[in-house]
Amino acid sequence: MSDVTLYHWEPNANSGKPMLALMEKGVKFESQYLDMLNFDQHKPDYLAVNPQGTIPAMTHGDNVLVESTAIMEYVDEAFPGPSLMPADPRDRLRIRWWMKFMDQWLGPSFSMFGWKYFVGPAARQKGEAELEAAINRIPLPERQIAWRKAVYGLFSDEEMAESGRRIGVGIKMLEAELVKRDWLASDQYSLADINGFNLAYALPLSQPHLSNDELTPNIMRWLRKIYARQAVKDCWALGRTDMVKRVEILEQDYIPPKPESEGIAKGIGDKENLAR
Ligand SMILES: N[C@@H](CCC(=O)N[C@@H](CS)C(=O)NCC(=O)O)C(=O)O
Repeated sequence: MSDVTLYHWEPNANSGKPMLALMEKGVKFESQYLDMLNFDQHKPDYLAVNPQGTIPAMTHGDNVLVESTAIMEYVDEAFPGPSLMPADPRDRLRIRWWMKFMDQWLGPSFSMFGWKYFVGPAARQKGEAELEAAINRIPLPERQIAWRKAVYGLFSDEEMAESGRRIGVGIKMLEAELVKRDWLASDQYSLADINGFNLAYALPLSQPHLSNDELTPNIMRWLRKIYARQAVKDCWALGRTDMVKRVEILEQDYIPPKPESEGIAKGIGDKENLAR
């Protein structure tokens, strides 16, 4: 019986970070799956754990932990198993730099695309009254705004263009960094790689015109190498929607450049992909 419980959604973005860190360390944990599209994260049982109603959260004995990147660092320090942070201060800084960049600047842009093309259309399967009631129960005002924008299609053209620009810049930066070394931020697999994989694993599907074996061979090499890890296989197996099956694109040996129009919709915008 483990004294670690992880409250998470799909192995993707923020939930995937502590899931994968725990699995890499070999820590046994109780998995509490919250269906984000069913608003499980705002129900009283979970608000008793994390009153902000955001996912993920982790309990370790009496400790309640929130913030996905901070949880990963805690997991690395609190449990035995392979270290996910090298000893060298310069490497540690580079890892933290990349995690901050991804969490604060690049991640929100990926997220905007995901919420516009996947979360919004999926949530709209509910009736309007049910949706409004669910949104009104959200404790954080900024999360209410995000839900309304996704559900009612209110992301402006300017916001989407800026997110698209950031994704393009981020892809170029990742490719340039991965020319320098096998892993993103140090010579060993680290928390930066876990953070990055959760953000970027579906890039060749969602942005096939920007990330493919011709334009970004080093990103593709890096993603495939992470996908080959047993912990990643075990982690992605905990997904319950077809959304996480996007990772299977990495089984292809060669992904050619494709037009932009073959991206997003195929990757995450397809309602049929929600089948459980
Ligand atoms: N900075 C937080 C962000 C948590 C967060 O916003 N999670 C999203 C899922 S990726 C969420 O809970 N969304 C559901 C909602 O806002 O209702 C972290 O990294 O843990």
